[in-house]
Amino acid sequence: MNPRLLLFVCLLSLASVRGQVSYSIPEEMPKGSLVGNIAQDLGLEMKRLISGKAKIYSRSSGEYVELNRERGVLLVKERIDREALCAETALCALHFQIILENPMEHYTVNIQITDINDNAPAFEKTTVEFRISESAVIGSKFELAAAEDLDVENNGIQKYELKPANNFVLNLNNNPDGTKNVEMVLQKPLDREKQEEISLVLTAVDGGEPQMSGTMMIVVTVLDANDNAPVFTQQTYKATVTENSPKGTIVAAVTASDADQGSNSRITYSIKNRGGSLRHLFEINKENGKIVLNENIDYEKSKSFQISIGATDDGGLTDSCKLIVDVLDVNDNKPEINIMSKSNIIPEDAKLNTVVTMIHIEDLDSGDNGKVQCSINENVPFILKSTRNNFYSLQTDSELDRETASEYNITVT
Ligand SMILES: [Ca+2]
Ligand SMILES: [Ca+2]
Ligand SMILES: [Ca+2]
Ligand SMILES: [Ca+2]
Repeated sequence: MNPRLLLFVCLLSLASVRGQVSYSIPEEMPKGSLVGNIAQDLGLEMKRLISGKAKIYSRSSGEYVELNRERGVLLVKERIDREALCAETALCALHFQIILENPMEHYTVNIQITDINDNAPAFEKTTVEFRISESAVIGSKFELAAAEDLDVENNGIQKYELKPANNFVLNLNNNPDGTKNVEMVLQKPLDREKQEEISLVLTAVDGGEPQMSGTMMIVVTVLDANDNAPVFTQQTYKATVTENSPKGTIVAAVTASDADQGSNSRITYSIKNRGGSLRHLFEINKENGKIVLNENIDYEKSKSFQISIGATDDGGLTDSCKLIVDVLDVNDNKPEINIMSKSNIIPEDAKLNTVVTMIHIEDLDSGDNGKVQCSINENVPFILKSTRNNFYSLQTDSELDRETASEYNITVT
């Protein structure tokens, strides 16, 4: 210890302690503000203050307050910031002595500095971001940074609010050191397909007068989960294709949509019919759902096809639909003449309407394309008679005379 200081302390302890006085003032009073009428409160006359060269002695906190001997008062000398002086200690005070000489006297002065609400609660960051899957379970917790308020007691933070409170609620836990753990808890499932980004505001409020608050933005980006299956725009599609259409002809296109994002909505199309000729006849573009002909279609073999088509997303969710393809006929078959029975030789005295040949005509096409007309060359003593279902009979139409004509060549058209 400094020898001079040691001497002074010894002198102080020898001097008579005449009394003490306490004041209480709020922090942040303007310079020159009155702290207290020290002369009156200590019962000292003004001239004694002057003759005794009254002064403040403080080992630490003397600079904040000054003694005005002429007026006998203590005045604020320097700005008193309670937060700088005492930080978190609720009880904050300045202690010093008033010393007089001839004879030596000293008085103890305590000035309690009360807190004013001059600090708003503040968050370290103005915005925090979370990336949370829409599949997060109810009750999932997300820690938020607490705010800080430099003031004490009522002027400190009293409560937190989180808005809006649709998906998340606030949960506060007291730590042993008096601080709070602030977290938001998922209370309603997230749905990226409804809301991809959620903005919330966390507000910390103190209990001062006037009340002050601080806010922090919370931005939640909802990450996609594969919670939607593909859906075809129609359950049944219809298409027509004319037979003999060239290979590669687009027959139809099916479309499915998926409400998810990225690969969770990437759709692959496929034909699901198992085995059979259908798998060879049609091919589907797995990316765009276009169905093309892979081989020639013959109406005479199949008039309609029912194709079962599936859509699958990358996550394995599926939907299916039907495509009915009707085949349109084209006139691609010639009538075919079949001779059922024939007599190459007939007697010249054969009766009228004697059947010489039975024929059946077949056309594989349908409708008008399959209708047949049948005729024979003229100037022969024969007639073609229609019976039913494309059956015809060639019969004699007039008397025959071998001596005039022994042979006839008949063309059926
Ligand atoms: Ca304060
Ligand atoms: Ca405050
Ligand atoms: Ca999906
Ligand atoms: Ca989704």
